[in-house]
Amino acid sequence: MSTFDRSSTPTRPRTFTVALLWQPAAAGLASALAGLGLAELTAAWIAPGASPVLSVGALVIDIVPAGVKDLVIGLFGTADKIVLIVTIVLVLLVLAALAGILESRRPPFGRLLVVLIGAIALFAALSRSSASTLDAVPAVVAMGVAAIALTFLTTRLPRTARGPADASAGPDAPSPDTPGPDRRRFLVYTGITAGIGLLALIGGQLGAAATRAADTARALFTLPAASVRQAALPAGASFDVAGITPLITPNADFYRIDTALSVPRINPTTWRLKITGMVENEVEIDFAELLALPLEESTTTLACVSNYVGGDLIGNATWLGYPIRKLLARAKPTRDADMVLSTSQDGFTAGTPLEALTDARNAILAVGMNGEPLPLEHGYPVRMVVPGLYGYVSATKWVVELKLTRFDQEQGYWTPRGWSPRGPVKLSSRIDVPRASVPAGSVVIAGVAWSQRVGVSAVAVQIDDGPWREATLADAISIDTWRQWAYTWSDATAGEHSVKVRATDAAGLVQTSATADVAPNGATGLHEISVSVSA
Ligand SMILES: Nc1nc2c(c(=O)[nH]1)N[C@H]1C(S)=C(S)[C@@H](COP(=O)(O)O)O[C@H]1N2
Ligand SMILES: [Mo]
Repeated sequence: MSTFDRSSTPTRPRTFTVALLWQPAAAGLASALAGLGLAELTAAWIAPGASPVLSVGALVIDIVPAGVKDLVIGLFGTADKIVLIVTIVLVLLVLAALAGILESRRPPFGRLLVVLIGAIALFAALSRSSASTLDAVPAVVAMGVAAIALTFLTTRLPRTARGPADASAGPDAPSPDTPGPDRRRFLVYTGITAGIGLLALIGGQLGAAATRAADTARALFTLPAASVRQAALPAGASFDVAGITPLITPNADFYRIDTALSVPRINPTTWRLKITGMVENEVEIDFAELLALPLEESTTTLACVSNYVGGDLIGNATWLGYPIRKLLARAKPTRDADMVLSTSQDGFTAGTPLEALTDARNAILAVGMNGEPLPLEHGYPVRMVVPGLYGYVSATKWVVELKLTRFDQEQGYWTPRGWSPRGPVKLSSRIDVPRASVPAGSVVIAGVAWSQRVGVSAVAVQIDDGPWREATLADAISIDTWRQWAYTWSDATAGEHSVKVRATDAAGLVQTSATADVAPNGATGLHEISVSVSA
């Protein structure tokens, strides 16, 4: 008589039979599938790059000794990555089955095993160099879903398939494979859990494929040449001062502000921009059509309304794009329109005065930033850049629609949230050096100042309570970009000193010392730093 010969077993077998094990194992597998599926789905949509399987794979690649790596590559060649992924999934499935069995016999050890596996995935996701906090989400989802599903399923195991701890299974208990209401219910729940996991996995793969397609399209895309080039930056526009803010902000250092939980990934082959609302002709343009138009380069400073005095939510880039006024001219706005409500693919909106998009300034639909396609997080494939207006009322990234409307009819995203409907950038200036303590003697103080649409005409600095002294201005690129300034403090004495800066614009307006908060329409006040001068 074998242990598996159920018909001749008079009482409940003491040893584990396969029949006794497969149901808890199935509960473990289904739970793992649900956890993994929902985690991959989450990763695909909100944290591409934090796929638990792929990040564990990357971790394995990082920690495996070179010899093993060479062996695997030698054995499997270019299929090494697939082999790795399949191995990870198989190991996961074995551990999942084990977790099911453990949980059915020694709760909560099954759940603990699930948490341990989740912790490894979490560590893997967060140990990538480019990891953000969002990348923790998929692993946490996996852990939570799998642990809950495992508890749910193992507590619904047919009595016969529970561990020996379950004393209620007496000698008269039916065999584990006996069809009964208990068993049927368990199988249905397990099937549903596994099914959810499979559907989520498929959804995640579709999402990941869409992301890959968009990334491939971006990688293959080369910026067309500009028809109108930005004039070479004047040689005198940059001071040779150590630590001064560079005149052009590199893309990697450019501040990023948006409401997007994850960066929209738009496939440029399907991108379209619609001009709608109060127009004589609705206009629609796709990416290829936009790129075929004569594109113009212009250097424009972009500032965030949330930039406090002295803050760094401001950058200066050379953008490549098409003038919005020319597209609006095709659409022919009606006489009563006074606002363009631009909409991002992810639903963000900005209300821009129509005038700012039709006058002579370089308000553009940008596709390039400092010679590269727009970085994903700066609005790829197309964003707006409008000189003189804070980003929240003008600089819509991932833009897909321009609707001609009126300020008394519609509001941009931030307006009902306590920010002004209109947001012209305020005159301001910032001290960038010195940053640390300096030796006594001659100290260079330098920074940037901006007054878009008007231009900066003077900058002065004040040391302690001394007189305001004129700084030297670098050449301006245009009225729409910031301007470097520098002042040589020739007799810095040991001790703590305060240094303030104040700009004057070309219309004679002197930067106010009255402080205003960033809300509702931009901070004012003077940037002041303290400098410790050593003897
Ligand atoms: N789609 C979208 N575009 C947006 C925003 C946003 O939240 N979503 N934020 C705006 C704000 S407040 C600013 S300051 C600028 C910042 O642009 P950057 O991230 O490229 O520096 O983008 C603007 N465009
Ligand atoms: Mo902003």
